[in-house]
Amino acid sequence: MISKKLEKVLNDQLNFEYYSAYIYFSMVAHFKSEGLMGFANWMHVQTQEELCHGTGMYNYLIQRGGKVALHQIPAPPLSWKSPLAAFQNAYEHECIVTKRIHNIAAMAADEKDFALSNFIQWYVSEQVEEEANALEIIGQLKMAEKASGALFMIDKDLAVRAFVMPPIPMGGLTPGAVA
Ligand code: OFO
Repeated sequence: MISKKLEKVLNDQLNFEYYSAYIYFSMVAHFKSEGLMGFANWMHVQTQEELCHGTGMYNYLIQRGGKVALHQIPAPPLSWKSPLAAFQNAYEHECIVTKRIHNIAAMAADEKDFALSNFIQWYVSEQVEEEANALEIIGQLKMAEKASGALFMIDKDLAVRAFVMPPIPMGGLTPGAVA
């Protein structure tokens, strides 16, 4: 059985993961409106991943005898002044997620909840990738500012990203299938 303190912090985080999905889904709409379909695709995959991150925690809480509490999700921004601004927003957001996940890992260690320590480790590793992915694209977008046509090439690259179900037990729930 999970402690009340850890139940609360996991609930807060699963809601934050859905908030992440909301931000990225708003970016999908923004990029589609701008005709940047590759960027929209990349953000759609990101949205699906976040839904899985949240639902992995949701399922885990139930497995540990906790109660899932869904909160109201704040409205995300509607538009960004450039693709670079959107990816900078994504990177800053992921840095916040990393801090939150590290806090959960520290709390699990404090309580000697070895099961949660083990579970949250996947998220710790995932955050390294999440930050690196955004940073890599920020680097490309900064270079693209000086080269005409480069944005089009990046858009083509981002169009090939495909969703892969993360290896988190989802308890039969498949939010990753959201189209
Ligand atoms: Fe973007 O990361 Fe979830 O956890």
